[in-house]
Formats: sequence, C-alpha cells, structure tokens
Amino acid sequence: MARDLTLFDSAISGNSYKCRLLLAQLGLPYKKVPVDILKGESRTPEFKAMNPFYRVPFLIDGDFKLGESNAILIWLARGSTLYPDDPKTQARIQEWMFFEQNQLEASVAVVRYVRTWAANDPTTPAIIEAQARRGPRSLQVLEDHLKSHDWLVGNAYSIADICLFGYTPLAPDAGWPLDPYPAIRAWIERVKHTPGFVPMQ
Ligand SMILES: N[C@@H](CCC(=O)N[C@@H](CS)C(=O)NCC(=O)O)C(=O)O
Repeated sequence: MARDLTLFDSAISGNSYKCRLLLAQLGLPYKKVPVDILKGESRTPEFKAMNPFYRVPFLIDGDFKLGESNAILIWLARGSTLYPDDPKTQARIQEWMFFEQNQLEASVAVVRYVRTWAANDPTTPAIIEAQARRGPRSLQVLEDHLKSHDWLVGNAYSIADICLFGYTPLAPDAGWPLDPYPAIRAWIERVKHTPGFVPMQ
C-alpha cells in the first residue's frame, strides 16, 4: 500500500525545506499543507492541538505524527543510502545534525528571521548581537571540515548534508556572506548536483 504522507510546510522555512529536499530525493510523493507562519497560522489552537511543538515542519505518516525537522529526516531516510545502517556512520550523521540545531540553525535561522521579517522590532538588535559570534564560528567549523571532505560524513551524500543545506546557503540573509568560505561554496554546488535535487523556492 502506498505511504500516506502529509507535510505541514512553510516556503520560507529552511527547516521545512530540508524535509522537502529529502522527500524529493527519496522519490516519496506527499501532500503539502502550507502554513503561513508570518500570519501566525502555526500558533492557532487547532494547529497546537495537532502539533504540540506548534512549528513547521510537521509530518503525518499514516497514523504517526512527528515534529522537528531532524527527527523527520531520520525517520524518512531510514533504510535508504542517505542514512546508512552502520551505527558509527549514523552517530556521525547525528553529530552534524545536533551541531546544526545548536549552532548553525540557532544563529543563521534566527538572525535571518529577525533581519528579514522583524527588522523594526525593538528586540532585534539584541538578538543579532547575541548571535554575532556563533554564526561565523559555525560557518568556520563547516568550512574547516569541507576543506578536506566532499561530504559531511564518509564519502557519500547523506541526510547530514541535507540538514546543513537547509540554512547554510541562507547565511548571507543573516548578514554573513559566504565569500570567505570557498569550501562551503564548492559543497553547495555539489549538493545542487545530487540526483533529485530541488531548490528551496
Ligand atoms: N527545531 C525546529 C525548529 C522549527 C522552527 O523554528 N520552525 C519555524 C520555521 S523555520 C516556525 O515554525 N516558526 C513559526 C512559529 O514559531 O510559530 C525544527 O528543526 O523543526
């Protein structure tokens, strides 16, 4: 029986894009439900009742519901070459995925959001200031690794690459251009040439 997948999604969300990219590369058909996060559609009582995390992305797979983009990536990629069975490879992939949420996404996604959609909010300068070091530092961690590796884990494209691809290309929107990071720019081009790649918008 065909898998019944629904993704609650926002076109402007890098976390949602990670899931769209994986679904496309796995060739999995799914129903996309757009959520206008700028209009507060992720904060309505109805949405919260379905999804206690009240954020996108959110996946419904048959009768199984799952939030958090990286949990969704792992769930969907299990059994595919994008998340190999080997436990140490999986641990390495997860290492990058935790780094992404704690360092890169935490800085790039947040600063991009406030610069783009909350520029006049009085709290915005303090938020930008709080992330001023973390953003470039996480880009440098990525750059240092990619100087000597084509992919984040082992010799193959995996959900670690998909995960980091969500926000790394958006770093310029957070005020951190990618000119000082040639290895990251080369990796971005490699990811764009993987089979089934789809752009964010
Ligand atoms: N850690 C979460 C972060 C999800 C998140 O921050 N989603 C944002 C869009 S990228 C959102 O739904 N914002 C709307 C809101 O907070 O109401 C994940 O990786 O899925």
